[in-house]
Amino acid sequence: MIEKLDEIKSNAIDELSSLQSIKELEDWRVRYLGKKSALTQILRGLASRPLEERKAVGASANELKSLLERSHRQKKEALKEKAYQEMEAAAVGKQIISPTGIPSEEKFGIPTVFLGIPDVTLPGRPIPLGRLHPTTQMVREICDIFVALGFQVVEGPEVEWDYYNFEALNIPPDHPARDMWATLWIDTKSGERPMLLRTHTSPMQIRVMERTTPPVRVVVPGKVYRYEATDATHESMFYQIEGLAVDKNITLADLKGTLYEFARRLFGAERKVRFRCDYFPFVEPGVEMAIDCMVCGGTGCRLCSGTGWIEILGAGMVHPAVLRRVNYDPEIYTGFAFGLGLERMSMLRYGVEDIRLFYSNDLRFLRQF
Ligand code: YSA
Repeated sequence: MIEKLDEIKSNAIDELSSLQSIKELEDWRVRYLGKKSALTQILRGLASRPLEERKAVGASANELKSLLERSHRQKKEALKEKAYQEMEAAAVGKQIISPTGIPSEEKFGIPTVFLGIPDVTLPGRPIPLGRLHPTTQMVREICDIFVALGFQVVEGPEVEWDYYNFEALNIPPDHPARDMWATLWIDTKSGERPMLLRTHTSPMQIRVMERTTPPVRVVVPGKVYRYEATDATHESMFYQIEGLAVDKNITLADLKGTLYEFARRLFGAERKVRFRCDYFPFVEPGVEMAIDCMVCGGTGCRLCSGTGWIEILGAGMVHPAVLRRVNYDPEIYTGFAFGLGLERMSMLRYGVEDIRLFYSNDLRFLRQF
């Protein structure tokens, strides 16, 4: 069975490289990933196999399926880009008169070319098509993954009260942990409540819990702002996606399982994931999750500051003080939360070496997505 999988893999990859059109690619998809494909038949037949064989073949077959799905996605993007570039090239230098040089249209008995009217018999000029920004594409892809895992998508304000951004998250005024988030403050009159541009999407944890009785399972995508110098991995405006799950009997194992599954779906089964302890005042315990660098393969480069790892998110078990703040009884309910940096996901996925490229509006960069 393993040999059969190897054969499917080698045929599929060979054929994929020679495909020239979206139509051919769709035929390829049906042939290798469709309901009647050999791979799908193998996966379906697993249930009736002995346990040992099921384990070995199941793992390889699922890995092959992810590989083919990813290769299909990449090829589709490459073919779309090729078609787009061909369309653009065709638009450049389009002649006003017909290629023979003979004007083929007349108006009032006079050839239109002498009236300065374009030859209407020529094919129309292609209109350049727009596309979604890579960040929007990534927001949608990540939200889709979490929706499939049972989470709801909600959004919240970018201009936020100090209360939600810090205080309700167990970070009172003058707490040293505030230094972790270099904050852009909004001018308010004396005596008014302090207001800021949210430094993370975590304030939405409080807003959601305030208006919901458990169980809670939400993800919150959105822009966040920090007063910090930019470099290859830091922007002063970037996107985060917050995740929050609160219910009875939620443990750290649920947090790890959910985030492993997320990383597997986004980056593929072969990516390595690392959890280490970290500190955030609104969780206990707190962790950070990193992924091995896709640009250097873990050997160390500029993108990963020579470490081979890129930190992509902070997470942890929701602190009992945070639960009490929203009137959840921490003796009954527990939860996990996480906050991930979205651009860093795109950088890893596409091997982008500098985060600033995302928002410098250079079409040569944006057209690649
Ligand atoms: C932690 C625990 C939770 O239970 C829930 C959420 C969190 C995350 C926390 N709110 C937070 O903001 N942590 S963080 O400051 O480390 O940022 C989270 C992620 O945002 C980082 O892992 C990184 O991927 C990204 N990030 C941080 N600063 C950035 C940045 N991305 C681009 N530019 C920056 N300046």
